[in-house]
Amino acid sequence: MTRRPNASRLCDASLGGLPGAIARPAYDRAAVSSGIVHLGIGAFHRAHQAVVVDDRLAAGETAWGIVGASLRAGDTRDALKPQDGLYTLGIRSAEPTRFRVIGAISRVLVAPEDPERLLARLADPAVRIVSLTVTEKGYCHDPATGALAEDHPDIRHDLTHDLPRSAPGYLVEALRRRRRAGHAPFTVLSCDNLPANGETVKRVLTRFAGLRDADLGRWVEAELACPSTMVDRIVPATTDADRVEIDAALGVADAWPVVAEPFWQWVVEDHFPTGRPDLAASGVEMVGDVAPYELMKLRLLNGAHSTLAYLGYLAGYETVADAVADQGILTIVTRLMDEATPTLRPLPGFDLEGYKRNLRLRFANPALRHRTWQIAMDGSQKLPQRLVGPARERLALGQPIGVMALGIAAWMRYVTALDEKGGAIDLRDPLADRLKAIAAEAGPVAARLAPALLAIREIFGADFAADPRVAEPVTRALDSLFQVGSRETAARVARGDVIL
Ligand code: CS2
Repeated sequence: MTRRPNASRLCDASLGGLPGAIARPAYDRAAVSSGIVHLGIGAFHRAHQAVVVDDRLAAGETAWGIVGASLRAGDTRDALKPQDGLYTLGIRSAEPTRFRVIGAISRVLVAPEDPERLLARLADPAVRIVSLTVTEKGYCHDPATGALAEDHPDIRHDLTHDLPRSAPGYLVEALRRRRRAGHAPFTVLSCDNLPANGETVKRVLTRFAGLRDADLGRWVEAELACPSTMVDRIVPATTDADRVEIDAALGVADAWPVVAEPFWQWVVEDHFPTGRPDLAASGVEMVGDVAPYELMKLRLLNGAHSTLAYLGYLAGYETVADAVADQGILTIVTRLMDEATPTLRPLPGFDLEGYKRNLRLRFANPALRHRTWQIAMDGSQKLPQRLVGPARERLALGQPIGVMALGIAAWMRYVTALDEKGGAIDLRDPLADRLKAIAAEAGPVAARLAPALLAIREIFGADFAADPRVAEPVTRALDSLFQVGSRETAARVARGDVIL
């Protein structure tokens, strides 16, 4: 297709005219073919995996271009299409922002508009990897057990219709087509913050395929590779102010840039029967077992993030950097990491204290503006692996939970959907209606609200709520949050005035 060069928009034709300081694809994009389909083409993927792939394309591995897919809205496609898939990554720190234009994504498909087009692409044998960032809830699993949520409305739909809606529905229908055509399956690469994300997606897909057809289920179980991964980079939602800054730096408009911190880490279990790009050459750690990395990341970074998000939002802090500037909250975060430590399995010789220190520095990055509200989203899907799992393991080791109880209580206070001044909180969660109903019924009374929320089995499992070593500190922390607010509670717990 020939298109008139658009002098005022980032696109292939305007690349050559960008200021010299802007890094850009130094390879022939027209010579790239698509070996990867990525489901969930949000900011995180574009600031993480796509950057690594961009490096591999530049190194001459031209069979691994990315076709992005959105399972919901068309906004990313609408923005990237006039830009030939190009967008800018702005790297933010205390130094001046650095900019790099990424060329790894050739096009974006919008699944609900044309499900067949995405299925045809997924079934194409040239596609050898399907990666995913569909968020925790996109796997349609029960977060407490990791099993397929068979009563999920999208799963029920996808089991009875040819054209799917859910990520498992698309993947299994495409695998069915590949099998029928005699093609090998693609490798499924989950890049979401789920425990054992490869095993989880494999379990979900095997079960879903088996419900469609027992033979297909057996084939998926035997043939499908789903390596686990640990992904890490803090990528706040892009704001209008980011766009203004990036347009000015580029001299042309980029409607869909992403911003991120300098740090990134990607640890991948090396199991790709049908091939992969040389990820290690671009700094990806290829390992036999991701679990030690994943536990540290989910329990130290994400566990602290969620605690900070709830305490910080309630205390009136808009961003993570603002929240960790509060000494009380920073102390809570430090103690939370220490509380999680006995549940980790770091590799011998690993500098765990250095890792924790670096996390606190990353949280304090003044240039990121990562909103506490953004991280607070979907808590019902995040709490099990971030706070409940490690809390349960501490109890099994005979160790009490203190700041983990405060983190859980801060989530409880947040899901009442009323802030400390009585204003409405825009609560985003698949269980939002249920959470609000429970909170309204219990009222702002810790002794009623804590047990009512602890009874949600999908989040806390069956046995957790009954343990007095959970119920007591959680109720005490929640009571303090209701009585004196988040800032003062954090300060009192940090000083030792409130013992949880
Ligand atoms: C955050 C993560 O929004 C959240 O829940 O905790 O997105 C976090 O920023 C990333 O996992 C960092 O790698």
